[in-house]
Amino acid sequence: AFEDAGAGTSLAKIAGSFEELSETLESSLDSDSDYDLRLKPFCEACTLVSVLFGCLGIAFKFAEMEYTAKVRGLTEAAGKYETLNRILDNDMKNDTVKSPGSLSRNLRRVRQGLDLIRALFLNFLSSGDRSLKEAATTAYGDVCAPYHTWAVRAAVYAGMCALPTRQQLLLKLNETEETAEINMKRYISAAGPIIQYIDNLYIKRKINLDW
Ligand code: 1PZ
Repeated sequence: AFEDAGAGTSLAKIAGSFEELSETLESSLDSDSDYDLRLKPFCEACTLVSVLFGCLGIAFKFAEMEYTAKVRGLTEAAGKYETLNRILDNDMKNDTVKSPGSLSRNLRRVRQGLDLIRALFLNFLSSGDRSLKEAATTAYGDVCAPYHTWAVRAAVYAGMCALPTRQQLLLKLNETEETAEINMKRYISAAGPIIQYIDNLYIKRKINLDW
């Protein structure tokens, strides 16, 4: 039925998955300000995000491999580290929080990916950036570019030209303007507290976030 449009789509599943995560955060806030987010459900939500890459075309194959490799690293560690806090604890102990390939560094990168999508959705729904290319270019410039090397930045900006149009993206996602707005807003609201929570894991350990 028309009313169901956008209900069982990838975007709806991603939104639902992050809503579940942020609900566990919220329900804990009154009782326990130092909530221990579990790694496994977090990784499951992050894995769902990967389907978006399928809509972006071959130019973002590298971004997909980068993102999925880092999520996979975290997923494989979930047997050993029950929660996100344990990952930070371990890398603090070994002085490897910022070391290339460390779990704390991968978590920081995955968090930047989640924030990039959030910024992209915000731009996509704002009246200003109507095209996907504009929305993605602005989001990338704000969220990820400051932390990427110039070579990566150049490759990403070049790849933006190969992004699908707004209409093509909606079609691939099986969404209409209306259902995409609903589902993107759901993700925007739910991912915000998760991103903030991850930042706090570093901040409370006196690790700056300029990397
Ligand atoms: C519809 C969505 C359109 C959004 C398009 C934006 C695409 C951005 C592409 C980002 C490319 C990242 C390339 C590789 C970067 C690496 O240098 C870093 C640093 O890794 P490290 O040195 O720590 O090992 N890797 C990352 O930052 C991890 C990957 C982040 C990319 C996340 C994108 C997720 C969002 C895509 C939406 C489908």
